[in-house]
Amino acid sequence: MFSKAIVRVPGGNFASGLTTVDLGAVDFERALQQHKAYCEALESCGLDLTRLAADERYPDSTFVEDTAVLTVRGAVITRPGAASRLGEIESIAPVLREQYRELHSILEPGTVDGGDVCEAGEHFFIGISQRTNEHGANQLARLLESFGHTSSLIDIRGISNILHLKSGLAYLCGRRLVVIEALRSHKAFSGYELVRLNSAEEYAANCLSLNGRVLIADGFPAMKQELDHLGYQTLALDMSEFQKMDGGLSCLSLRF
Ligand code: CIR
Repeated sequence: MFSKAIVRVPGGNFASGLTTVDLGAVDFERALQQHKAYCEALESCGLDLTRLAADERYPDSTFVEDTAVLTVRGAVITRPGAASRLGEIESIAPVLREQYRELHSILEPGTVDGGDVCEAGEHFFIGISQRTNEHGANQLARLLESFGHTSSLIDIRGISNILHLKSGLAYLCGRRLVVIEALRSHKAFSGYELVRLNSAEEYAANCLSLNGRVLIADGFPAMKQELDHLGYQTLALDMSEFQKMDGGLSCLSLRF
């Protein structure tokens, strides 16, 4: 169960953040509305929100997920892999210090983006990507082990259409995962039930299972139908403006 989340409203320069996709210009007013609807959805799942003020020094800072890895037993402040995002951790650390007695950090030369870390109950999948390097992934694995968690490393550097591991992977509950085609045969997922994902709907892999409900991106009917069929109560949210900046549902919050 999750009881809290940290979010940060997008700043006016949100559109100058990093992106690898070409989906058109960001409509900032629409991004603000979508962020508001996202926050309301988290609250409707029972989460108490800490809302951080916009930070225009870092246009990508609304994607708070990348700055930390939170577990029931401890927290790790990451070291984001993009130079323009490294400073984002400075303002997250004091917020987490109020919530966690055990607070650790990824150290140089390690880099980790929280978007590469997928919690699946007691186990964690850690992606090695353009943002998370092997040093960082190994440091994180050791810290998680010290909290009593297990982990497996998944190298996604050869997969071209995802920025982070969680761009193509989500944990639902029990032994059930949503996984994009390019990751399905990875040995780390043997023993898991993999939910089918339509190849035209891979963006929808980044869904968010929260206290019995699943937030999904709007506009992906096959995914919605599959989750409805599996008995989940889904809540579809328009994510168009965040998708333009390579972001998804999980990126916009730190949940614990
Ligand atoms: C970036 O490139 O860092 C941002 N524009 C998007 C970050 C998305 N974060 C996530 O998937 N956890």
